[in-house]
Amino acid sequence: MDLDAITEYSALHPKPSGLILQYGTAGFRTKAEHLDHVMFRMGLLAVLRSKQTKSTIGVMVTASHNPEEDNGVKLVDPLGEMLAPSWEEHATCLANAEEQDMPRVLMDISVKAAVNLQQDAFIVIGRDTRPTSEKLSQSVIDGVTVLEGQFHDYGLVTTPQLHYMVYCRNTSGQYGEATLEGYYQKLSKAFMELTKKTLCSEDEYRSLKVDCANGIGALKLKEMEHYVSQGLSVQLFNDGTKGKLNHLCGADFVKSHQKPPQGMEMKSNERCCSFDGDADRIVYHYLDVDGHFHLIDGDKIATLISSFLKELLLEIGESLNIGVVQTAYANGSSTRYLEEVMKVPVYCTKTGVKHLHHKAQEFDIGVYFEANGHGTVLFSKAAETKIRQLTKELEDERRKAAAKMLENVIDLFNQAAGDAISDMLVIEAILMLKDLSIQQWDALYMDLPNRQLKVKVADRQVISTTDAERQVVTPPGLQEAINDLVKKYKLSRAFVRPSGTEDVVRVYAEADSQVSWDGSIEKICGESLIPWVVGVVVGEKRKLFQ
Ligand code: 16G
Ligand code: MG
Repeated sequence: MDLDAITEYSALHPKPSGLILQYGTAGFRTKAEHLDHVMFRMGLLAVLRSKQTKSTIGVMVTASHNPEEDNGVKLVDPLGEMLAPSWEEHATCLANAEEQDMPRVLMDISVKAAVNLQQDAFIVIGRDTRPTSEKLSQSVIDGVTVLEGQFHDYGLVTTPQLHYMVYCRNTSGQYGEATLEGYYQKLSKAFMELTKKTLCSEDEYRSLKVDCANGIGALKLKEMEHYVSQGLSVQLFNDGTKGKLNHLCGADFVKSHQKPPQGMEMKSNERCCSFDGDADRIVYHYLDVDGHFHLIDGDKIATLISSFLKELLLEIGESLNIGVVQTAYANGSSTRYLEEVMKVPVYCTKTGVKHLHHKAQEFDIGVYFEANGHGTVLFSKAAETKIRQLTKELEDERRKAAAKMLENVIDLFNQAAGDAISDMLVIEAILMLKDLSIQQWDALYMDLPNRQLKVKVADRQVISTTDAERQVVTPPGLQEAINDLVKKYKLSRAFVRPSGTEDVVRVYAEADSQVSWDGSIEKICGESLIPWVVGVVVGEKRKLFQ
């Protein structure tokens, strides 16, 4: 390691003194002007990680659904997964080291992680469409080159496309070809095969309106459009030509405001969906004949997909196990529907894709979705091999056709990360195959009315939780108070957790609509829970729970 060169180059990417950032659930994320040194250092760290794992590592420059002024960076591990937790700590240490200490901290990491510095390193880099992303990704490249790592810059790609590239490169192309062309070919082939015998041929099913959040999803969908145009016609809105990234549009806006995105013409009963700024999240929505807005979130997406998969397995006659993984934000109605009607086991993990992804790997088929639209389906290697084998061996035509469908579903899902484009194609295929309208899909179950609020606090760590964030441990008394409250309302549930991405505490509550829903939820959140949390976190010893 040439420490002089590192010191010299680092001076070109100086750290604002005293700035402390943390590698959180979504990597580093903050105002773009504070990130130049972080990018350079993540270039350095990616090289160490690549040497240690003897694999290609990804670096994605994006701040997803955050405002345009923000930016961020995430490292992608060898199988397209999120960075391992011990390396998240290394990332935090390296990003926060003061200028003069940085080379030493870098050396310490390489010693602690037993990195063989002689090993070659290869890094792939991608970025979203933010005005600051190009320059910041250049700083990543500076970090990679000063440590003599090799790299390939994919330029503008969605986050899941970069995860896909990493996965392809580390499986010697077995997963697919590590190019955008390879990605489009793989997905479109699976989609066209899957939908070639659809029940319905009407135009209504073939056209979909997509709100692209004025982000990278628009560029990539435009590139992909002609590959699938025979099966699906997409009409793009908020494609970045006019509006601001994520402003009043995109999956995060639609989900958190439960409102249609601006800039999209929606006629009643038309099927619409929204991506987030880096296209790793998707939610569907429509306006009914009375002009009411209906949101179809990650929970309902998971339900549609798992019922389809279960039917295919029944048809094939194979007993592969399916598990659905959710977080505490999953609407209680979805969990009940999955467990009681569909008889599928449901598991709850902490918020953040890495936790769900990890849990989903325990099943033959692991379906995971956060309510906010992050998610995918993972197939174990054994299940995949079995299914591919069945497509060749089965003689019964119906069973064989079902196995082939399942094979195409495997290819259509992005196994490395939740992917709005891939999820959208799976959903569209299922709706066509099952001849389901968006209203019929929506009617699978009724969401329990819910409220999600955030409380700005000085120190969010005052609240700590357990049981996949569903129970509060500290401060003492809060969980008991929540228990007392929810007892009063039918099917009610509430929890409080510190955010992993902002200095806020999040409060969630849901309850049965029959109990005059505005009254009950507002009471739980507005009158009792929020003031209590605020009271605790600002240090006031107010107990508003009497
Ligand atoms: C990040 C996570 C997302 C999670 C959200 C929660 C990834 C790629 N993204 O955006 O999954 O829902 O954080 O934010 O893991 P919070 O902790 O502020 O509620
Ligand atoms: Mg995102």
